[in-house]
Amino acid sequence: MSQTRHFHIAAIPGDGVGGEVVEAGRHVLDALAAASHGTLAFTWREFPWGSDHYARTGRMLDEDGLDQVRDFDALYFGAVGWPTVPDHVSLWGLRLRLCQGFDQWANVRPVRFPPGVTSPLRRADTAELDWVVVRENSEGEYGGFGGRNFAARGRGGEVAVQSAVFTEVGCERIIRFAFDLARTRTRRKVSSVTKSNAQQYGMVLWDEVFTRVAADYPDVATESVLVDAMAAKFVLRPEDLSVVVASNLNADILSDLGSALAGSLGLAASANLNPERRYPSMFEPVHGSAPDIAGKGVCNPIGAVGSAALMLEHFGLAAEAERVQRAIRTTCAQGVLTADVGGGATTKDVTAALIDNLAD
Ligand code: GGG
Repeated sequence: MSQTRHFHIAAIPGDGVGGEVVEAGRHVLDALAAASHGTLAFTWREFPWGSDHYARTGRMLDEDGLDQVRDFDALYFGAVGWPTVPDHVSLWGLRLRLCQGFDQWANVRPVRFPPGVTSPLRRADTAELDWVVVRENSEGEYGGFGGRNFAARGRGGEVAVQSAVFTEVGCERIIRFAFDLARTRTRRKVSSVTKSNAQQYGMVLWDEVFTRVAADYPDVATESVLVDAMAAKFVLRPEDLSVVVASNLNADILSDLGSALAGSLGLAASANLNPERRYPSMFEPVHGSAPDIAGKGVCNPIGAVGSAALMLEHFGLAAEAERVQRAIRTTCAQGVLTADVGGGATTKDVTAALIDNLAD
């Protein structure tokens, strides 16, 4: 028998539907391991961080939380956000703390159109559409700098400043990442997105770095598009896209648009990567905690399971990752769909079908 490849994963379900979708992803990976004839094993440890933890301890994440998960091979995350905690407190206290604490500066968000799911794009060729949004994940509009003059609060004259931070190093590394990714794809093209006509400092620096880096990749086609025009292009000319690289906020918005065009936010997977592998990377569905359906057993597990497939790729398990991606396509084509994509299946129904379809 060949040697067992063993991976230790920190599961962080977080809030709301996070627990349900992380459970689904764990079942799928455990089924993959069970069918591997001993060549693959996953060990999980769950961390109970999130808004309930905040209610108990005053913290979304333990003070030494980063140290607790630092030595895992990867983090598998659910979702963050719950009505009892202000959204900026929960986001900064957990997801951003992990992403920024572990310098997961590249957030990869593929936009895929599974068969059997109706896309709001009224066109016959959605099966051929396939692009990926690369989100700068460490600075930009999420740099965390700004302030409010609270002294003026309640008098109608308060002023708040929210700064965006663009460093040459930060721009260059994410742009190079996008070009390197484009070289692995059939269509070698990078679309850079800014709003540099209006935001004349940081985003002009981004544009300049993009032009400089592009010169090192003469085999890759390029375009620079303003974010409003790119939003329109997602809807009107998506066949023109391959790798779309954008700042933290712009890419967050565009990737939600992309997954909605594919049929639902519930389908979208993502990887928060520390490409140097100094720290663990984190894999999570793009969707949030969905308080309206949390606990009902009806949320879509496909975004989380697709994120588990990205984790397998990160581990160097390309064949296993493709097996999970194929199971997702087959399950959708069979019409085993949750309500967000027009079906009547539960989270457990979809998970069971995904596991059955791993065998194909
Ligand atoms: N699983 C992703 C998640 O929980 N997202 C919640 C959220 O509000 N994210 C904001 C962001 O990604 O910037």
